[in-house]
Amino acid sequence: MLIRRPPDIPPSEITPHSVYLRRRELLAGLAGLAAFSTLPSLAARAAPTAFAKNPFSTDETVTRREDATSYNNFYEFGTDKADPAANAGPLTTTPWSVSIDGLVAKPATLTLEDILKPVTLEERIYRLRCVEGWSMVIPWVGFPLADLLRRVEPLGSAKYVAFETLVRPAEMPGQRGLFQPLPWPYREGLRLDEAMHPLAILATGMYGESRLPNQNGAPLRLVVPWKYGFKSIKSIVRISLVETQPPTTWKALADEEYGFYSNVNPEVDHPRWSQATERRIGEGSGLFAKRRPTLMFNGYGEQVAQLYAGMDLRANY
Ligand SMILES: Nc1nc2c(c(=O)[nH]1)N[C@H]1C(S)=C(S)[C@@H](COP(=O)(O)O)O[C@H]1N2
Ligand SMILES: [Mo]
Repeated sequence: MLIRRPPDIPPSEITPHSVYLRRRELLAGLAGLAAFSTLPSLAARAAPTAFAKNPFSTDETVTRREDATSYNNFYEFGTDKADPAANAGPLTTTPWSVSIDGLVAKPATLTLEDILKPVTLEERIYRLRCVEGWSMVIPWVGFPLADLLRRVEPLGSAKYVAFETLVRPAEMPGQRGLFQPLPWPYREGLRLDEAMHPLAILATGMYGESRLPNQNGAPLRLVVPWKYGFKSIKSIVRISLVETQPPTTWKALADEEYGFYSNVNPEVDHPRWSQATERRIGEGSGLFAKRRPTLMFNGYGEQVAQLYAGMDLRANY
């Protein structure tokens, strides 16, 4: 997604998948040898929990955890797909608090513990479609965003929800130095009715664990499965209810390429590539890479199409 890339920056978005997979196979081989030494770190992760099957979950094959935690976009930690896994480990996620402000009756700064106290964590196995043309199937652990928003009592004048990610250059190498790929903080936004939709969740964990790896947006990130992945903002520290459409990072950088809505839509191409098909991470590589058709609203049309009734989805990309 990077649009202005100085020559010294690794071309992460155009790294052929085959290169990534070859690296991965190599790593898998090494992992076999190193299996014994990785046991302590596995044990350190939060214990897997059983979750009731949610009707919104897909039963498609889940992407390997190793892929979902090593092939990431999180530009605060660098623009290469491997950078977040390499650099996000030291991020301090406790204590953590989220300020909720703007057009609400009960503005509050809530610690993560405050946020989690009244909610029931559940598993949601969702497709994730990145605007770059790849996809995964990820078993998130989280709760409906609507639960948190209702708690602060949005006013009638609130029409949009704006989100911001942490700014902490000391722990986020992508926020330091001469070239910074994005203006910080990373910002995203939803229309209030989109934010209240039961498919929109705040995730705190994945793969049966109640905590997220830092590279996936710990300790709290948005997941909006019918929109391109960049809408699913990570490591959230601020949520504001506002009256007008809030500025969002990728739209601000390249308005003609990334719209506010960014609903997954195979019929509306990105100006520089087709959105008709996608590469499911883990399904073949290089010449043998399979592409599968991209589904309208990423396959969630039955649930969300009515949010956009009467809207021109080409104009509102
Ligand atoms: N703060 C922040 N959130 C972000 C991003 C980012 O660079 N910074 N990248 C986005 C993009 S482009 C995608 S595809 C998803 C990737 O989520 P994953 O790494 O957990 O698969 O995170 C999104 N959220
Ligand atoms: Mo993305």
